[in-house]
Amino acid sequence: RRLLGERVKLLKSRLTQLERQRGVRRRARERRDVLTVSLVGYTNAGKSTLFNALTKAGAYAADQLFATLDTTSRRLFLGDAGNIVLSDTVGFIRDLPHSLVAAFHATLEETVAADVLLHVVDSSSEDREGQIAAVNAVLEEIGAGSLPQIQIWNKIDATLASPEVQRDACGNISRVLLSARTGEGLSLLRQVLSDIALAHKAPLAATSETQDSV
Ligand SMILES: Nc1nc2c(ncn2[C@@H]2O[C@H](COP(=O)(O)OP(=O)(O)OP(=O)(O)O)[C@@H](O)[C@H]2O)c(=O)[nH]1
Ligand SMILES: [Mg+2]
Repeated sequence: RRLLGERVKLLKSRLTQLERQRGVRRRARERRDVLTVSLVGYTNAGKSTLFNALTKAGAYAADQLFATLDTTSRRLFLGDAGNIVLSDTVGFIRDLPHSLVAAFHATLEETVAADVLLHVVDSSSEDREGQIAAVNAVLEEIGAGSLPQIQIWNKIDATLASPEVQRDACGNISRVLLSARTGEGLSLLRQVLSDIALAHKAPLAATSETQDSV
């Protein structure tokens, strides 16, 4: 029993250490004022495929539930807009077993720190609306419900829709229709991300100029 206690203590301190390292990394990123974007969405929506298509990285994508078990981040270069940090995350699902909720939430903590969420949707799924609602419910739970969110309607190759950027009544970008598999619409998303990154930089640039002149 004493040994078990030791082991628990060790694990706890390791966890604290990991939390601290994460915090340090996060703050380092924030200092550099790089736009951070997280891919979130129902399991099997195509997040990893999109992540790979955008970053040319080799994140594991497969037609199975929970192909991705942890968060991976990559730098994505967007020309004049510079670099942003893109993260792939574990898939969301409805009615997660209770024993898994804590681990799941811990993995998703990074997403809460993102500037923008790309909510990847399998637009060809019969349960599309149900999955969107389930993902948004989880986002609420982890405190990411009010982050700026753009829906990525993926898999348009399977629905015969055309690549498109859709805006809401206020003119804000609400949806991008694309196919991570065929690549159609990817350039639209890149453009959207560039615009957001430039807008994100603009006020910061203004601040540093003011400081320089003082
Ligand atoms: N037809 C079609 N299939 C796609 C597209 N994007 C992804 N897929 C397929 O959808 C399946 C799931 O893709 P993943 O990228 O692993 O999905 P994910 O959202 O990362 O899944 P989890 O990691 O389990 O949450 C794979 O079989 C992909 O090949 C697309 O644009 N069109
Ligand atoms: Mg994945």
